[in-house]
Amino acid sequence: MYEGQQLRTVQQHILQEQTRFPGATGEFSWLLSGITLAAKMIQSKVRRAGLTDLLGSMDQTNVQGEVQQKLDVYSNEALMHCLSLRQSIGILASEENERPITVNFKSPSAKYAVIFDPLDGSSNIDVNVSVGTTFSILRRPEGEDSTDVEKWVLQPGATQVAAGYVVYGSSTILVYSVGNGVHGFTLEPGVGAFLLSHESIKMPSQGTYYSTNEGYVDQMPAPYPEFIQDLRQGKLGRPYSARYIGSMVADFHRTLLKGGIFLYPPTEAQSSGKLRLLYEANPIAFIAEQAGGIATDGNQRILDIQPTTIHQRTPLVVGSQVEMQAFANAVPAMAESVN
Ligand code: AHM
Ligand code: MG
Repeated sequence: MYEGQQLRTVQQHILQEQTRFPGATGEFSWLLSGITLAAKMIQSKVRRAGLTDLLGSMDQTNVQGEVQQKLDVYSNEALMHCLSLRQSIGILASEENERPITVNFKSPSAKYAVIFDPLDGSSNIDVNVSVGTTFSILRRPEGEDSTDVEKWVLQPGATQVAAGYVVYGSSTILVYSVGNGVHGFTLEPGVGAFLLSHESIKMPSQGTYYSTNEGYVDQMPAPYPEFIQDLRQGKLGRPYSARYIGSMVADFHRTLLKGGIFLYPPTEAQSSGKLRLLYEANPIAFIAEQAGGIATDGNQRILDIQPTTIHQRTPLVVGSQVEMQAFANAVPAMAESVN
């Protein structure tokens, strides 16, 4: 089946990337393997969504008597479990937990915080639409601050050591970066391994799609409605088509591969937008920039935002150079963050 092809698993790739860091001990690869293991566990449950209630109720009566877990709770537990076994992790923070969890916090070997949304877009599960996991990895803060749990996680996205996401779509794909380009790995279900399928992903400089919840257009502040209208009317050289899945990871993954622009603006109902800075916008912005794209909140580069709270929200506009430059021109205050 793979004759003549050189297969590379995500683990091999991570080990190879790690050789770029002098004195690397292998602990970072071990950390990332916790994420890939959890992703396999999550995808296996996601693939059985719809059946799990049926099978769960049988199990419930006949075997364990446990209440069937919702998939987002299961996904959170899978990541928490797989990552808490990694000695290099001091803090785990999740969309599903109000406060960060300390793991190996007091040990000097704890060097990283991992922040994640275990199952983004989970409302899409009921209708068989793609969902995803996002993750962001930060280094332990220097000096005395290392005893302050919040200091571990309230760092600007520009300090991320690595970030990525998994899309549970028609196949399961893991996309990650350690700051040296963006690489994608597709899960080969028969083997149970993520194999390199998209090496050195570059976002096209211009796409043909815009992606936003246009149902909110009357609630969006200027210049969003006008900018969207410009896209439709061909002001960027071509009339754009719309694509909106309502699952950020999947909407971004298309934007990464095909180019274009994804916007979740502020709205009347949500004046800071809906998406969360630390575990949704930051990893997406890190990947976008590593692939040659741009990400802003409408005022500044996403990766420059100094977070103040763990679950804070942010508007997110992310995409290709051409669309993002046009967006910056429509928002004069933004030009600086794009250029
Ligand atoms: P969630 O974290 O509760 O799943 O919400 C985040 C999701 C994103 O994946 C998606 O971009 C957005 O919600 C869609 O929101 P809306 O339905 O308002 O367009
Ligand atoms: Mg989410």
